[in-house]
Amino acid sequence: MSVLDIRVLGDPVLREDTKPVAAVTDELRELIKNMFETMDLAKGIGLAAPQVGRTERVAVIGVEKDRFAIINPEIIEADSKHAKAEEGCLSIPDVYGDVERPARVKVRAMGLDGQTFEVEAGELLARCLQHEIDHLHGKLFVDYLSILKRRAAMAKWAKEKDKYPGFIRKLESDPSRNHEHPDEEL
Ligand code: K1U
Ligand code: ZN
Repeated sequence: MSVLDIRVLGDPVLREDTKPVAAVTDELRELIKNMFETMDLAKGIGLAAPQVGRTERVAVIGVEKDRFAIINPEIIEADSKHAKAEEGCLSIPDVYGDVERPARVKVRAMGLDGQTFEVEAGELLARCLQHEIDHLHGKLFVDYLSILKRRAAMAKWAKEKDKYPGFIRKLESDPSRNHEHPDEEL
């Protein structure tokens, strides 16, 4: 398994639409495994393929006990009732904003076994599913902010972005999991 670099705001891949996946291949399974590892290391609750520079329509979710991949996901029902809560994004580190979204959604997707499944969600899982599906269509949470709040978020990002040359966020690997050079651990 490998930890992947995360692309940050400014990388054009975050604004592209993704391509539907035709079949679950070994290569896609490997990408998904690596995305889970990257999400966990970054302490995220979700991660979408464009965030690791890929254009497949796939994301991973890790909200409490709910941990699954969504391939070609679609929102098939959205509650007319909306809820507002703060969001962050692994591709816009240290920038946060309140986003209003449907409180509950039903999502249809393909799973790792190639079978179609549906998930009905509220609260954080519903928010996370919507945030990740947005990523798969080039949309970011800052796009929902009012002009003033978006301006403030962009001003904060202007101060942060130089930490990520080439729009790449490198995560620190957990050294206790590096067995390539065991002598260096002595
Ligand atoms: O896609 C991403 O950038 C991951 C992002 C997803 C997300 C955050 C907040 C609301 C909805 C979806 C994150 O995981 S950022 C980390 C984070 O904000 C968070 C972590 C643990 C619990 C709650 C939020
Ligand atoms: Zn995000």
